[in-house]
Amino acid sequence: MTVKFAPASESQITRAIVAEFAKEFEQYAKTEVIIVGGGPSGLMAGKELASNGVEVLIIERNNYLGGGFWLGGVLMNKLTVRSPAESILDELGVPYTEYSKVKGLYVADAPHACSKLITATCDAGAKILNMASLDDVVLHNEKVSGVVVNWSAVSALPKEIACVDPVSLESKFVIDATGHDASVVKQLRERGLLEIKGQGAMWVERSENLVVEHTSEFYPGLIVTGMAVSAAYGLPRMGPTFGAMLMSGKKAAEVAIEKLRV
Ligand code: 48H
Repeated sequence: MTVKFAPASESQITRAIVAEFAKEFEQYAKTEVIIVGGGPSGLMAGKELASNGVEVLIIERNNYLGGGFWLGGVLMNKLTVRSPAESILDELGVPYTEYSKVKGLYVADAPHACSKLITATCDAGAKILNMASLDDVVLHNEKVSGVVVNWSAVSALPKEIACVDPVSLESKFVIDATGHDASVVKQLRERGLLEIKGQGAMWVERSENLVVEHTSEFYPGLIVTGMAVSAAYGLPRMGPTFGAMLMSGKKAAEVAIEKLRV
Protein backbone atom coordinates (compact mmCIF):
# COMPACT_ATOMS: atom_id res chain seq x y z
CA MET A 1 0.00 0.00 0.00
CA THR A 2 1.31 3.45 -0.91
CA VAL A 3 0.14 6.39 1.16
CA LYS A 4 1.01 10.03 0.59
CA PHE A 5 0.46 12.12 3.73
CA ALA A 6 -0.36 15.83 3.51
CA PRO A 7 2.79 17.94 3.73
CA ALA A 8 3.36 19.61 7.13
CA SER A 9 6.58 20.60 8.84
CA GLU A 10 7.67 19.91 12.41
CA SER A 11 7.03 23.49 13.52
CA GLN A 12 3.62 23.57 11.86
CA ILE A 13 2.60 20.47 13.80
CA THR A 14 3.80 22.11 17.05
CA ARG A 15 1.94 25.33 16.23
CA ALA A 16 -1.27 23.42 15.44
CA ILE A 17 -1.17 21.77 18.85
CA VAL A 18 -0.33 24.95 20.76
CA ALA A 19 -2.96 27.00 18.93
CA GLU A 20 -5.78 24.54 19.59
CA PHE A 21 -4.74 23.99 23.21
CA ALA A 22 -4.48 27.74 23.89
CA LYS A 23 -7.90 28.41 22.33
CA GLU A 24 -9.57 25.74 24.45
CA PHE A 25 -7.70 26.58 27.66
CA GLU A 26 -8.58 30.25 27.33
CA GLN A 27 -12.25 29.39 26.86
CA TYR A 28 -12.32 26.94 29.77
CA ALA A 29 -10.45 29.21 32.21
CA LYS A 30 -13.98 30.19 33.20
CA THR A 31 -16.65 27.58 32.69
CA GLU A 32 -19.93 26.36 34.14
CA VAL A 33 -18.78 23.14 35.83
CA ILE A 34 -15.34 21.76 36.61
CA ILE A 35 -15.11 18.08 37.49
CA VAL A 36 -11.96 16.99 39.31
CA GLY A 37 -11.30 13.31 38.56
CA GLY A 38 -11.90 11.33 35.39
CA GLY A 39 -13.00 8.01 36.90
CA PRO A 40 -16.45 6.45 36.33
CA SER A 41 -18.38 8.98 38.42
CA GLY A 42 -16.57 12.01 36.96
CA LEU A 43 -16.86 10.81 33.37
CA MET A 44 -20.54 9.98 33.83
CA ALA A 45 -21.22 13.41 35.36
CA GLY A 46 -19.31 15.04 32.48
CA LYS A 47 -21.27 13.11 29.88
CA GLU A 48 -24.63 14.02 31.42
CA LEU A 49 -23.74 17.68 31.86
CA ALA A 50 -22.33 18.09 28.36
CA SER A 51 -25.26 16.31 26.76
CA ASN A 52 -27.55 18.78 28.53
CA GLY A 53 -25.65 21.70 27.00
CA VAL A 54 -23.56 22.56 30.07
CA GLU A 55 -19.97 23.69 29.50
CA VAL A 56 -17.82 21.24 31.45
CA LEU A 57 -14.11 20.62 31.99
CA ILE A 58 -12.77 17.40 33.52
CA ILE A 59 -9.41 17.66 35.25
CA GLU A 60 -7.49 14.39 35.59
CA ARG A 61 -4.07 13.98 37.18
CA ASN A 62 -3.13 10.86 35.20
CA ASN A 63 -2.29 10.62 31.51
CA TYR A 64 -5.26 8.29 31.03
CA LEU A 65 -8.93 8.40 31.96
CA GLY A 66 -11.14 5.93 33.79
CA GLY A 67 -9.69 5.67 37.31
CA GLY A 68 -10.70 2.32 38.83
CA PHE A 69 -13.12 1.66 35.95
CA TRP A 70 -10.31 0.86 33.54
CA LEU A 71 -9.39 -2.44 35.19
CA GLY A 72 -12.38 -3.32 37.38
CA GLY A 73 -11.61 -5.86 40.10
CA VAL A 74 -8.00 -6.59 41.12
CA LEU A 75 -6.22 -6.80 37.72
CA MET A 76 -8.82 -9.12 36.21
CA ASN A 77 -10.23 -6.69 33.65
CA LYS A 78 -13.82 -7.52 34.58
CA LEU A 79 -16.24 -5.25 36.37
CA THR A 80 -19.66 -5.79 37.83
CA VAL A 81 -22.80 -3.71 38.15
CA ARG A 82 -25.98 -4.57 40.01
CA SER A 83 -29.45 -3.94 38.73
CA PRO A 84 -30.78 -1.33 37.90
CA ALA A 85 -27.39 0.07 36.75
CA GLU A 86 -27.24 -2.21 33.70
CA SER A 87 -29.52 0.39 32.11
CA ILE A 88 -26.46 2.67 31.95
CA LEU A 89 -24.42 -0.07 30.26
CA ASP A 90 -27.28 -0.35 27.75
CA GLU A 91 -27.21 3.41 27.24
CA LEU A 92 -23.44 3.30 26.60
CA GLY A 93 -23.69 0.24 24.34
CA VAL A 94 -21.51 -1.89 26.65
CA PRO A 95 -21.99 -5.67 26.25
CA TYR A 96 -22.46 -7.61 29.52
CA THR A 97 -23.67 -10.94 30.83
CA GLU A 98 -25.75 -11.79 33.88
CA TYR A 99 -23.77 -13.93 36.32
CA SER A 100 -25.50 -17.31 36.19
CA LYS A 101 -25.73 -17.70 39.98
CA VAL A 102 -27.03 -14.26 41.01
CA LYS A 103 -30.02 -12.55 39.41
CA GLY A 104 -29.38 -8.87 38.68
CA LEU A 105 -25.55 -9.11 38.96
CA TYR A 106 -23.92 -8.27 35.64
CA VAL A 107 -20.32 -8.63 34.42
CA ALA A 108 -18.66 -6.59 31.66
CA ASP A 109 -15.15 -6.21 30.24
CA ALA A 110 -13.69 -3.25 32.08
CA PRO A 111 -11.57 -1.71 29.27
CA HIS A 112 -14.50 -2.04 26.89
CA ALA A 113 -16.94 -0.43 29.33
CA CYS A 114 -14.44 2.29 30.19
CA SER A 115 -13.67 3.09 26.55
CA LYS A 116 -17.37 3.38 25.78
CA LEU A 117 -17.86 5.76 28.71
CA ILE A 118 -14.85 7.89 27.70
CA THR A 119 -16.14 8.04 24.11
CA ALA A 120 -19.65 8.99 25.22
CA THR A 121 -18.26 11.74 27.47
CA CYS A 122 -16.07 13.20 24.72
CA ASP A 123 -18.82 12.83 22.10
CA ALA A 124 -21.20 14.75 24.38
CA GLY A 125 -18.74 17.66 24.34
CA ALA A 126 -16.98 17.51 27.73
CA LYS A 127 -13.40 18.80 27.56
CA ILE A 128 -10.56 16.98 29.31
CA LEU A 129 -7.37 18.33 30.87
CA ASN A 130 -5.03 15.42 31.58
CA MET A 131 -1.86 15.43 33.69
CA ALA A 132 -3.26 18.27 35.79
CA SER A 133 -3.59 17.90 39.56
CA LEU A 134 -5.74 19.78 42.02
CA ASP A 135 -3.64 22.13 44.12
CA ASP A 136 -6.33 24.19 45.83
CA VAL A 137 -9.85 25.59 45.49
CA VAL A 138 -11.01 29.09 44.58
CA LEU A 139 -13.28 30.30 47.39
CA HIS A 140 -15.37 33.46 46.94
CA ASN A 141 -17.75 34.56 49.70
CA GLU A 142 -17.79 31.07 51.26
CA LYS A 143 -18.67 29.40 47.95
CA VAL A 144 -16.35 27.13 45.96
CA SER A 145 -15.92 29.04 42.70
CA GLY A 146 -13.21 27.12 40.88
CA VAL A 147 -9.99 25.20 41.29
CA VAL A 148 -6.26 25.82 41.34
CA VAL A 149 -4.24 23.30 39.33
CA ASN A 150 -0.70 22.49 38.39
CA TRP A 151 0.77 20.02 35.93
CA SER A 152 1.04 16.62 37.61
CA ALA A 153 4.74 16.45 36.73
CA VAL A 154 5.30 19.69 38.63
CA SER A 155 3.12 18.62 41.59
CA ALA A 156 5.10 15.38 41.86
CA LEU A 157 8.39 17.20 42.41
CA PRO A 158 9.56 18.47 45.81
CA LYS A 159 8.74 22.18 46.26
CA GLU A 160 12.44 23.10 46.57
CA ILE A 161 13.06 21.75 43.05
CA ALA A 162 9.91 22.92 41.27
CA CYS A 163 8.93 26.33 42.52
CA VAL A 164 6.22 26.76 39.87
CA ASP A 165 3.01 28.56 40.68
CA PRO A 166 -0.27 26.86 39.73
CA VAL A 167 -3.04 28.48 37.68
CA SER A 168 -6.67 29.11 38.64
CA LEU A 169 -9.79 28.14 36.75
CA GLU A 170 -13.20 29.56 37.67
CA SER A 171 -16.54 27.78 37.52
CA LYS A 172 -20.07 28.06 38.87
CA PHE A 173 -19.80 24.57 40.40
CA VAL A 174 -17.03 22.11 41.13
CA ILE A 175 -17.66 18.38 41.35
CA ASP A 176 -15.33 16.30 43.51
CA ALA A 177 -14.97 13.00 41.61
CA THR A 178 -11.51 12.15 42.96
CA GLY A 179 -12.58 8.80 44.43
CA HIS A 180 -11.28 7.59 47.80
CA ASP A 181 -9.01 10.67 48.09
CA ALA A 182 -11.89 13.19 48.11
CA SER A 183 -9.17 15.73 47.30
CA VAL A 184 -11.40 18.76 46.80
CA VAL A 185 -13.39 18.15 49.99
CA LYS A 186 -10.11 17.75 51.89
CA GLN A 187 -8.97 21.23 50.82
CA LEU A 188 -11.95 22.64 52.71
CA ARG A 189 -11.40 20.37 55.69
CA GLU A 190 -7.77 21.54 55.95
CA ARG A 191 -9.10 25.06 56.40
CA GLY A 192 -11.56 23.95 59.09
CA LEU A 193 -14.55 24.74 56.85
CA LEU A 194 -16.12 21.29 57.15
CA GLU A 195 -15.78 17.90 58.80
CA ILE A 196 -15.54 14.61 56.93
CA LYS A 197 -16.16 11.17 58.32
CA GLY A 198 -13.79 9.08 56.15
CA GLN A 199 -14.78 6.02 54.14
CA GLY A 200 -16.54 3.24 56.04
CA ALA A 201 -15.82 -0.50 55.95
CA MET A 202 -17.11 -2.87 53.23
CA TRP A 203 -20.86 -3.52 53.13
CA VAL A 204 -22.00 -3.93 49.54
CA GLU A 205 -25.69 -4.33 50.31
CA ARG A 206 -25.94 -0.89 51.92
CA SER A 207 -23.17 1.08 50.27
CA GLU A 208 -24.39 1.58 46.72
CA ASN A 209 -27.85 2.84 47.67
CA LEU A 210 -26.30 5.20 50.22
CA VAL A 211 -23.71 6.63 47.82
CA VAL A 212 -26.36 7.56 45.27
CA GLU A 213 -28.67 8.88 47.99
CA HIS A 214 -25.92 11.12 49.48
CA THR A 215 -24.66 12.50 46.15
CA SER A 216 -25.29 16.19 46.77
CA GLU A 217 -23.90 19.69 47.24
CA PHE A 218 -21.62 19.04 50.22
CA TYR A 219 -20.49 22.65 50.59
CA PRO A 220 -21.76 25.71 48.69
CA GLY A 221 -20.50 25.33 45.13
CA LEU A 222 -19.06 21.84 45.71
CA ILE A 223 -20.92 18.67 44.68
CA VAL A 224 -19.55 15.24 45.64
CA THR A 225 -19.88 12.09 43.56
CA GLY A 226 -18.60 8.49 43.53
CA MET A 227 -16.28 7.27 46.29
CA ALA A 228 -15.73 10.88 47.36
CA VAL A 229 -19.31 10.64 48.70
CA SER A 230 -18.31 7.65 50.85
CA ALA A 231 -15.29 9.53 52.17
CA ALA A 232 -17.27 12.69 52.85
CA TYR A 233 -20.23 11.06 54.59
CA GLY A 234 -18.51 8.01 56.15
CA LEU A 235 -20.47 5.50 54.06
CA PRO A 236 -19.57 1.84 53.59
CA ARG A 237 -17.53 0.79 50.56
CA MET A 238 -18.64 -1.70 47.91
CA GLY A 239 -15.51 -3.17 46.26
CA PRO A 240 -15.39 -3.74 42.50
CA THR A 241 -19.00 -3.07 41.61
CA PHE A 242 -19.61 0.16 39.75
CA GLY A 243 -23.35 0.76 39.41
CA ALA A 244 -23.37 3.36 42.17
CA MET A 245 -20.40 5.19 40.62
CA LEU A 246 -22.27 5.57 37.32
CA MET A 247 -25.59 6.47 38.94
CA SER A 248 -23.93 8.88 41.37
CA GLY A 249 -22.26 10.64 38.42
CA LYS A 250 -25.65 10.95 36.76
CA LYS A 251 -27.17 12.35 39.95
CA ALA A 252 -24.28 14.82 40.46
CA ALA A 253 -25.00 16.19 37.00
CA GLU A 254 -28.72 16.48 37.81
CA VAL A 255 -27.89 18.37 41.03
CA ALA A 256 -25.60 20.76 39.12
CA ILE A 257 -28.15 21.33 36.34
CA GLU A 258 -30.89 22.09 38.86
CA LYS A 259 -28.67 24.59 40.68
CA LEU A 260 -27.44 26.20 37.45
CA ARG A 261 -31.07 26.88 36.54
CA VAL A 262 -31.71 28.85 39.77
C1 48H B 1 -6.76 15.42 39.65
C2 48H B 1 -7.36 13.42 40.63
C3 48H B 1 -6.95 13.90 41.90
C4 48H B 1 -6.42 15.21 41.98
C5 48H B 1 -7.67 11.89 42.15
O1 48H B 1 -10.91 6.45 41.88
P1 48H B 1 -11.87 6.71 40.79
O2 48H B 1 -12.20 5.60 39.89
O3 48H B 1 -13.17 7.37 41.47
P2 48H B 1 -14.75 7.11 41.35
O4 48H B 1 -15.31 7.61 42.61
O5 48H B 1 -15.27 7.67 40.10
O6 48H B 1 -14.88 5.53 41.27
C6 48H B 1 -14.43 4.78 42.34
C7 48H B 1 -14.13 3.35 41.89
O7 48H B 1 -13.14 3.34 40.89
C8 48H B 1 -13.66 2.60 43.10
O8 48H B 1 -12.50 2.81 43.47
C9 48H B 1 -14.57 1.80 43.85
C10 48H B 1 -15.94 1.52 43.37
N1 48H B 1 -14.14 1.35 45.00
C11 48H B 1 -14.93 0.67 45.97
C12 48H B 1 -14.05 0.15 47.08
O9 48H B 1 -14.64 -0.43 48.03
O10 48H B 1 -12.81 0.30 47.03
O11 48H B 1 -11.35 7.91 39.90
C13 48H B 1 -10.87 9.08 40.52
C14 48H B 1 -10.06 9.83 39.48
C15 48H B 1 -8.76 9.07 39.14
O12 48H B 1 -8.63 8.99 37.75
C16 48H B 1 -7.66 9.92 39.78
O13 48H B 1 -6.47 9.89 39.05
C17 48H B 1 -8.30 11.30 39.78
O14 48H B 1 -9.66 11.06 40.06
N2 48H B 1 -7.79 12.17 40.84
N3 48H B 1 -7.27 14.16 39.53
N4 48H B 1 -6.33 15.94 40.84
N5 48H B 1 -6.01 15.71 43.15
N6 48H B 1 -7.17 12.92 42.83
